[in-house]
Amino acid sequence: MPKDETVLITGANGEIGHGLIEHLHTGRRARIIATDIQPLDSDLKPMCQTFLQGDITDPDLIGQLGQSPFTTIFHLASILSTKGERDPELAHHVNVDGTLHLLQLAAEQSRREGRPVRFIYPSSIAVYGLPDLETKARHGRVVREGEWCSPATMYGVNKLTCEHLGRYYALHYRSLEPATTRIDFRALRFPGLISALTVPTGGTSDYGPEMLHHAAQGKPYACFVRPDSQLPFMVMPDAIKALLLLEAAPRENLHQLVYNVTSYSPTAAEILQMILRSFPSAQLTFAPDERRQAIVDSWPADIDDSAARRDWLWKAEYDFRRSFEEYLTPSVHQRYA
Ligand code: AKB
Repeated sequence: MPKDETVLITGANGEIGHGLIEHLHTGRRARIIATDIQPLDSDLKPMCQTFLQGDITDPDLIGQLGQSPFTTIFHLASILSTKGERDPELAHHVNVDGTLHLLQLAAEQSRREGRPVRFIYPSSIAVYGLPDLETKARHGRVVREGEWCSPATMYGVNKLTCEHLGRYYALHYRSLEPATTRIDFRALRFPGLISALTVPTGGTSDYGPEMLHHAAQGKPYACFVRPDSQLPFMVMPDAIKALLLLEAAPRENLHQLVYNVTSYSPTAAEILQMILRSFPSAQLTFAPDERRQAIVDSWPADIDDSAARRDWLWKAEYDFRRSFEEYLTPSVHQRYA
């Protein structure tokens, strides 16, 4: 990204926002306009040119954001799957109406500035919905982008809807009028994410990071899924890498608008064993919660990210062992020292 470009980051104070802002500030020196419903952490403030606290469903906030011209939007703000099941209408409002506002903002910016606006959208494995454990065991290991898209959560429905909205705005928006807007929409479907610096809230893959952060603080933790539960995961540095690689990919190399990305697929028992290697006295147990278990059971055990590897040379840096030995364990040790 040339230095004179400006990026808008929504959900800036969240897990991905932290890593992304640090990278864009130090690595690329991009001008950053950030927004979040929460106040921005003090360490991130000096890295952002502008921070606006507010709700992305609020038209006033969208109006204020629209005053600065930007070239890329990373739309990270979202209500995650467990919180979304507790208040499905709120999840729809924030996740879908909020995204629609931002797509309209991107279209307006593109029309006004006479150039395309890149719209980078983190979707999720939650868009998949396998009907039962037998099907998951038989088909859940190599799920491609077009398969099993029948989500069982409001969050998954919202993510799938927004992928379609992005495709619509990129390819068909105001198709009856002369073309004046160009939205370069690019989405990736993340697996569960694990960061050494932040703990997610309201998700269902949260048992992975929660086990680690409790162990590192010497606090007991009862994992809310069965030991054999298996999901794809990725550490935060790889998630940031994926977002930036997708953003930088030449448009002509992209043969689809939505891509799976993943790193490794441990069971909950394997995560626990890996944590015990670094924190042998960790008090980790299993106490499955039927409803959250059902969500995890509906998500694939693994996903096929060969399209991302082919089109934009995606490759995770961290496998399961390296994630813990070189990133998670040393960083959480330092964090809670
Ligand atoms: C969640 O658990 O809701 C998220 C996700 C898998 O997108 N972490």
